[in-house]
Amino acid sequence: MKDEYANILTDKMDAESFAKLDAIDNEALHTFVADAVQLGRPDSVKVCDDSDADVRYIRERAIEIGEEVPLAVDGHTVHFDGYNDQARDKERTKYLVPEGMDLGGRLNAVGRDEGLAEVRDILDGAMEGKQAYVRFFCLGPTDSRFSVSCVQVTDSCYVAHSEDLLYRPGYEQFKKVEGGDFFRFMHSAGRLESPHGHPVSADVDQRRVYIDIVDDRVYSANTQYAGNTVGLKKLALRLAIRKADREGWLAEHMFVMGVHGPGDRVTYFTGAFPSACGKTSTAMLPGETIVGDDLAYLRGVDGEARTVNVESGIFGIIRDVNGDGDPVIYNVLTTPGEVIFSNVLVKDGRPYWLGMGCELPEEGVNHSGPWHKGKTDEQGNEITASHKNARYTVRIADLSNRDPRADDPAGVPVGGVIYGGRDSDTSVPVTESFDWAHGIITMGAALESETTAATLGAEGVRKFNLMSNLDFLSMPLGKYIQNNLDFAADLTAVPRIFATNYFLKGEDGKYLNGMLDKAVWVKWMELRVHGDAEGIDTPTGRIPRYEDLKRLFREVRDKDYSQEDYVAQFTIRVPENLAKIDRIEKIYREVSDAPDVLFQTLAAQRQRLEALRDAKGDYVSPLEL
Ligand code: SPV
Ligand code: MN
Repeated sequence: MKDEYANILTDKMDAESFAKLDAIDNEALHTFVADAVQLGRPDSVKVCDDSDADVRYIRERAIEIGEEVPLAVDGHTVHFDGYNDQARDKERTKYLVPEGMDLGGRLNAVGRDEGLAEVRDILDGAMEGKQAYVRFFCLGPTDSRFSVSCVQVTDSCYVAHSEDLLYRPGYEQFKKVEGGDFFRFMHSAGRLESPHGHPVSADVDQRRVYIDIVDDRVYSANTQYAGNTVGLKKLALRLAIRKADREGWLAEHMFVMGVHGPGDRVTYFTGAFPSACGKTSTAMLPGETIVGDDLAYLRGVDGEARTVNVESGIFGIIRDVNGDGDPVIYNVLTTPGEVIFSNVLVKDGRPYWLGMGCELPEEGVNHSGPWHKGKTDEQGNEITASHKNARYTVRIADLSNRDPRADDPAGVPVGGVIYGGRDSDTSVPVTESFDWAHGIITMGAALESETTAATLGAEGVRKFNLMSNLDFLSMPLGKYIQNNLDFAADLTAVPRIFATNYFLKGEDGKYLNGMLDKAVWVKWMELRVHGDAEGIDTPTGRIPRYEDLKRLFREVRDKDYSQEDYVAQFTIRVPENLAKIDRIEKIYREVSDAPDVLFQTLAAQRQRLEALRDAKGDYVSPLEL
């Protein structure tokens, strides 16, 4: 290591930590770590490798400093984020854009020099009085064409511990990195206060997540919520989208799952759903196998689309996880093993959450401190027992439904891609696109969803969210769509594309489907990938035939599926679909680099819908198609 870095670091590290860093012969790494240490000024720095001893150190230290509290079940802990630090902060998440670079508007950006100065000023001395941790992880399996090495410097043991559950160890892998080809994250929870006995970021009004796309570096300050702080999750996704653009692959906000078809057939699907729209519960469907629930990299390899789970764990929404709907997760959450609960209610060492399927205690401790039923906050809003965005963090290796190929360095082949949103009145429960471009444009690029508690702001508002990736897009929208369109060009087996909607409501405002009906939709999609079921052409794509669903409902759910239900669910709603096209076109008219084919494809869909309306009216039963 160069003397200038060694001088800074030996001051803060013991010989063992220094030796671990020095053993990675990479000047770009040493530069980053020395700079982060000089900026944050922690009292000491611990460098961790992949050893069990270091992983244990972090786990125990999180408890020692109070960031996590042990629960009654062995290996379970709870972490509380501050009352106003419960979700991703979109507003104060910004790209640092160098002069002359155009990200195509729409994205939240600040000039690079100005933004760097601002966030570095906030981080100046932010680690004082604390220990900082240097961790190495790998995005995607190690020793794979998909691998992306990462280094995280953080002063939060909760963040470092979460990363142990969520990512593959990357210290040894890092030794193979050439030059600056890795992602860097510096995080500080900032000044801490403990109004309720556990330390939380005191200055959340000074919260920042600033993404430096020039240096593949992200700074996060004055926050603890994992979506803002765990570098490898949504912060890395933003860097990965640009890396994928440079290198000709795709970085997506998608689950990866194996759907089990007839015989021993397993067909892999990726699925993009905005937060809290049934994404994890789809990946966790009983009888199927999970590769990952949130992030996927896709590459064309020898004419085949292949994908990996970027992560190795789940940071999942705990609300409504119960023994009936999510038996596998529920089992992990209630038996000994490593689990971090966040922002749940705790009473007598037991975690409780909304929708867990039992009576909740009337009092306990939650993210607001001591809690009792009916407690209100300063604005007079009722504080629920657990936060609606309360989470659990677990390893996929601990799940009984882990797919055997979950860590395959070659990835798994992609048979189908699913786009799903929360849509109460427009789309039928499942549709297959006519082809790749039709799916990318009318399903992926036109994805909308009604908002949920996973990000700050009002709930229930319909929001445009292309590929469910809008929050993380770090490049012009049009180019990103074009990259998705181009992805299929070199493939000999092009994955099929589907749209799902689990949230369609009838005229009475009630959901038309049960939450487990998605188990049937995935089986139908699996059959379609292999040409084993027919589809009915509609203006918006192909939908299932009643006979096929009736058989599948019997097989998968042991339920009688009535023709009446089928008609209610699969009636083509022409006015709503036309209104959606109007909304989407309006958005893209303001996207300067939107590809022409996007407008052509939407226009063709409008024509098909109008022709159907002229022939059969506004609401057309699938039996009439
Ligand atoms: C999401 O909100 O999409 C998540 C959780 O997966 S977060 O880490 O907050 O992004
Ligand atoms: Mn997500």
